[in-house]
Amino acid sequence: MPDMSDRTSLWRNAKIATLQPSADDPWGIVDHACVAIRGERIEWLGKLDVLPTSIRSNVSHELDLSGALVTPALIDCHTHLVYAGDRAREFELRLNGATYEEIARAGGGIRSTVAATRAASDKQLFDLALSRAQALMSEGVAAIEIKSGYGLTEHDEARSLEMARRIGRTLGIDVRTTFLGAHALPPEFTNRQDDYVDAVCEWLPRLHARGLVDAVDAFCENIGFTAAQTRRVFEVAKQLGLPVKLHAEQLSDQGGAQLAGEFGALSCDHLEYLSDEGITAMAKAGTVAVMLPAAFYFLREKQLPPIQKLRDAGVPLALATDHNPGSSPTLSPMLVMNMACTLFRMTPLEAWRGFTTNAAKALGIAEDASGLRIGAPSTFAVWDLEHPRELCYRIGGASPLKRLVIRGEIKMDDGVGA
Ligand code: DI6
Ligand code: FE
Repeated sequence: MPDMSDRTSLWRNAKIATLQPSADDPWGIVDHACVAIRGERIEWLGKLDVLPTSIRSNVSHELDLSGALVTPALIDCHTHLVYAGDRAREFELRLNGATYEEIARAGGGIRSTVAATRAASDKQLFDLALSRAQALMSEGVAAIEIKSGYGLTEHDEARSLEMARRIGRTLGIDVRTTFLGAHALPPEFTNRQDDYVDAVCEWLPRLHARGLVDAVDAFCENIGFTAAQTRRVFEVAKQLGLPVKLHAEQLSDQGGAQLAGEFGALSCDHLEYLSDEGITAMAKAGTVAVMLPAAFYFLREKQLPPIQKLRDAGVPLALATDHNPGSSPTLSPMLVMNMACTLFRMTPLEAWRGFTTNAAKALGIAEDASGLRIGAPSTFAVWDLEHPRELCYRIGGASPLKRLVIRGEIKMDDGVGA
């Protein structure tokens, strides 16, 4: 018996969009193309008529894609997928006049989700997070960052991070975990914010020792933690050699981006109130700006993030769902792409780069994790679309995904888990 894992499978009749500019097309589109997969790698891709015979002769099976569009798979680089309950009641309260900050200060908001999360059984919590991850996959997502931050005890934070890891193993997708202990002040620490930060700083090395933490984040905000408190958490991360990210300048300018830049942060996320000094610090540190237009939309923010200034400074723009129950309950990258274009005036190509290469950068994972090129992992999405810009143009709705392939394995087939 020949070793089949060493044979090539050939996906023919594809329209490939590499998202890498070619001489005549910024999207890098190649018609009448094929992708040759061998093991977990892309062995070759390009026009079928120039497929090298050495590869052709090793093909063990072929698939006809009937002209379907092949793109890199998406990466959702900012989510809070592990939580129980919802905040529809709070949504209604806001529509009757309360503000997000007022609800948070009255003990609702993040703290109500913390209570529901702590009360949920392992099975309930896991099943909820699993179905959310599957919803993201049905729109082409192959890698997800998952933050803790709704447990806020050492035990409950560990539980959330363990579930995030389990989701990755169960679905065969790449999950990057982020410890967000400094998300909100839990009720048992009322009026003892610095004591809580001490506790977070004690948990982090133990959680890391258990292999649960890939990065560290904080909510640096007037309803969250100060820059000085965030710095304390970042110092511990630095000692452990863990990269940091930051929820920065979402509702006010706290100088979070400067702090994050000082620590060489992978990303600063939200950034509606980002200052010129913050932009300079991010550019200098090579920090990615993660745009979260669904949270901007859902909270009816008025102040736009300084997109043009970020572009001018050469700061890479990533894009993510920020899925969470309080400020961004969407599970649709497609909708988020549309919002990025419509609300933030990002171009469709920027939206795609935001969900692929720049999202990889924001997670500190190899850029080829989201690349369609020879030698890259055979991870990609197949769409019932003529052109990738259509994904940005449609305002969400039925997913046009036909297949999701992760390291050579078909994970979604016609929108259904394979
Ligand atoms: N910023 C956000 O938008 C979310 N967390 C954060 O730090 C909101 C989380 C929530 O309201 O539950
Ligand atoms: Fe967030």
